[in-house]
Amino acid sequence: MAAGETLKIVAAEAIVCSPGRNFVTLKISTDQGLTGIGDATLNGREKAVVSCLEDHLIPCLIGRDAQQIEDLWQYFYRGAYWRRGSIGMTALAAIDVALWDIKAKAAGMPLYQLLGGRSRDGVMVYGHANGADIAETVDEAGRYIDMGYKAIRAQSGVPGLDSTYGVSGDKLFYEPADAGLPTENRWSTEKYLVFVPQLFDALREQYGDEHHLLHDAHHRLTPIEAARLGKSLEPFRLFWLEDAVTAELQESFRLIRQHTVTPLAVGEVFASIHDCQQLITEQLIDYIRTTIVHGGGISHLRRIAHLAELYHVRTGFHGATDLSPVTLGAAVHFDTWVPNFGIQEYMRHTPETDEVFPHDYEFSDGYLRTGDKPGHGVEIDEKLAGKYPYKRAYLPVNRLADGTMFNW
Ligand code: KDG
Ligand code: MG
Repeated sequence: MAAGETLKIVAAEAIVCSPGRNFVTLKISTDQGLTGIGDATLNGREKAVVSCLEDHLIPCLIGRDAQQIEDLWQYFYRGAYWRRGSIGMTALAAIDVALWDIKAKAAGMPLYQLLGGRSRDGVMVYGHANGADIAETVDEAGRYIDMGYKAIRAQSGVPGLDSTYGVSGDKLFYEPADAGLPTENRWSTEKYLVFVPQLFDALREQYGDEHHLLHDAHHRLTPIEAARLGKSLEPFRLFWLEDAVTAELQESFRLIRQHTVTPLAVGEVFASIHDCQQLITEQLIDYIRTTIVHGGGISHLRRIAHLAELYHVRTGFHGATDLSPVTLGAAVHFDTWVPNFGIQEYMRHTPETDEVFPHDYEFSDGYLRTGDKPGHGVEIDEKLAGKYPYKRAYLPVNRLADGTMFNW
C-alpha cells in the first residue's frame, strides 16, 4: 500500500473456542483485505473480555485507521475512564496485538523486524518439570534435560498436602483450570517451607550446575516467609523464585530483598506498568513476568521493558497454556528484539490447540525461534475452531487447614 494511505478497519470479531481449554481470539479485518489476530484469553473470565470487546470496544474500532496503533491504544486506555483492570487491559492487548500483526503484514516484515530487529539468535525458554514427590520431579526434570531445555521450573507435591500448585496428571500439557466450578485445595505454608529446599537439593545433587532451575511459590507466602525461603534456597542457585508474595503491596518486596540474594520474579497477574513501577525502580525484583496478553499488548509491554532496562530488571514473560499460541508467537518476536530479555516460559500447547492456531515459531535445543513470515506468524483456523465450543472452566481456589480462604 502507498505511504499516507489509510487502512480502514471494517470488521472485528471475538472468536471463542476450546480445543482442550478456552481461548478468546480477536480478529480485525481491513478494507484492503489484510487481517490480524490478537489473544484475549483471561483464564476463568473469558466471557467478560468477550463482552468488553463486543459490547464496548469493537463499536469504537470500526472505521478507524488500523495503522494508528499508538493513538488507538491511548484512545481505549485514556478513553475508558475506569482503566487498568485485567479485563480491560486484556481486551486492549488483543486489539493492540492484532494491529501490530496487521502493520507487520502491511510492511511485509516479521514483527521482530518492525520492533527494531534481532537482538539474539533464539529465545531461551524454561519448561515445567513436576511430580507427586521428589523422586518423580527429579525424573521429570531429566526428561526436560533430554528434550534439550537449558532451564527447568520444578514443582513437587508436598508431603501431607492432597494437592499442590503446579503438579499435574498430564506432565507435558498442564491445565490448571480443571473444573466447571472451582476445585478447593488445602494449603500449609509450614509444610511447604520445610520441603522445597529438599527438592532443590535433590535436583542439584542429581544434575549438577549446568541447568537453570526455577520455582514458583504462586503467591502463597508473607514477605518474611519469602525471605526465609529465598535464604534457604541460596545454596541451590536458583535462576528465580517466582511470585513469592502477592505483590499488591509493592514495598513488601523490600523486606525479602534485605534477606536474600535469590533472584526474584513477579508480575504474571499485573495489568499495567503501575503495578510494577516501584518494584522496578527500587530494584526489588530481577525479572518482570507481565506479558503481552494481560498487560495491554506490545505497545504497553514495550514501556515496561524499557523502564525495567534502566534498573537492571530483565523480562521473563508468563507463558502458561492459558495464554494462546497467538500470545506466545507475539512474545517470541518481542523476546527476539527486546534488549533486556531474560527468559521465556514455555508450557506446551496440546496438539489440538496447535492445530487450531497454526504458527511458525519452533522449539529446538532449549530455545524458541520465530519464523520469518510477515506479522507475528500465528493464524487461526476458524473452521476448526468452530468445532470446539466454549466450556466453562475455573482455576482452583485455596484454603488453609482450618478452612480460611487463601491465595491459590
Ligand atoms: O491461569 C493461571 C496460570 O496461568 C498460572 O497458574 C500459571 O503461575 C503460572 C505460571 O507461572 O505459569
Ligand atoms: Mg506463575
